Amino acid sequence: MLEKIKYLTAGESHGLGLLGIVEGIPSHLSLDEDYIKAQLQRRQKGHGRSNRMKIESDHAKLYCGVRQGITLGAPIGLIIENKDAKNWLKSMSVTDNGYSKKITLPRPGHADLAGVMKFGFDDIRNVIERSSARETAMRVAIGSICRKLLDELNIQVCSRVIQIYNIIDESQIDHSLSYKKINELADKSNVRCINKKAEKKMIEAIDHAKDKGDSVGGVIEINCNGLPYGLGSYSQWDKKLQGRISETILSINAFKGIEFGEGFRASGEYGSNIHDEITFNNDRYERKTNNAGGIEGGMSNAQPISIKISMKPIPTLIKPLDSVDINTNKPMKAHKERTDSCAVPAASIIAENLLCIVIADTILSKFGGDSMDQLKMHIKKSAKY
Ligand code: EPS
Repeated sequence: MLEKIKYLTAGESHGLGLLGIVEGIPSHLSLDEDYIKAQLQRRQKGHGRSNRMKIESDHAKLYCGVRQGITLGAPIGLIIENKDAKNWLKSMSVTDNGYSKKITLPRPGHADLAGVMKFGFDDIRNVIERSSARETAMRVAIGSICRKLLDELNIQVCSRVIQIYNIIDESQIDHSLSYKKINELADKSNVRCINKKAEKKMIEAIDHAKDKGDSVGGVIEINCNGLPYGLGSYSQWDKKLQGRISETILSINAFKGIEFGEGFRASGEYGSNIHDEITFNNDRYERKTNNAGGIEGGMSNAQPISIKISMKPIPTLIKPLDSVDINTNKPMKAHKERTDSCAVPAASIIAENLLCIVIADTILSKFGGDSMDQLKMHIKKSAKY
């Protein structure tokens, strides 16, 4: 649950476009379409993406809520047009034009079967369109507005891919590098993997899956630094920061698991080996390690927030799995259509920008302010970093 920021998206994958409204961004945040576009372009990249990404060049039009390059403290409206929509006018028409072709073969792993059962459809196209990860383009646009707010507070987010299929990059992130630099290094790689050896094997794994008509998933690491003490709270269950982050991150299509710091390794360790010992140097508390991933007791502890997220392989397969025709209940192979063989690199950009929404929300909850100046003043007065 978010407290200060509200947002909604609308739009189908092959409809005219995606709409977004975000409310709760303070006034006087400088914002332009190019800043948002940079994040949208990062989302479109990555080895293993489908030809759809060659059709689209996502651009979010700032429709309202911004004037002369600054936010007004009013709701911000955004529109991303789907360039592919022109190829789908007949099937996606809002008015009844007699189009009658239906998809009746649900893909295991996708929203198809549960979606038609839930909404009472006899055409899976009605489910595919809104459940598609296309919608994440708008969420990245909204997330990038929150990212801009965090930029101004020197809070940085970076991500990298650490696993695709069974290829694991075991190298640790170099904390002497700025997060901007880490993102630059990851962005240079087609799979957003910083380790060259692992990168090569990951690309081979994607190619191999694609050749077989298959798909692969992976694991992403995200880090966020520059945080104060006390985002989130221990005082009530729904205020705990790890819960708030998980809710948003696990809402990303195909994301199945999340780990904070060394959360899974910790379950097999003695407490004395895993908790981050406290020291006091240069007038501040420091930690010898960050196994907690920056969150203790449901609050940020001024260490970098560090999370790992697992993404399942995309369920649309060129070599489809067994399924059943929802018209006849006879066994058939699942529906197939254009698909990505791997979208893990793109998903890392989605996760980065969505994390920014949660962090911006908790910053606004803790410090408050209707304008950026007020927010900065409140942080300066009360934050003990
Ligand atoms: C996506 C657009 C979609 C898919 C992908 C994400 O394009 P299309 O359906 O036209 O090929 O490439 O969506 C899925 C992986 C999915 O399972 O729905 C995008 O813009 O990111």
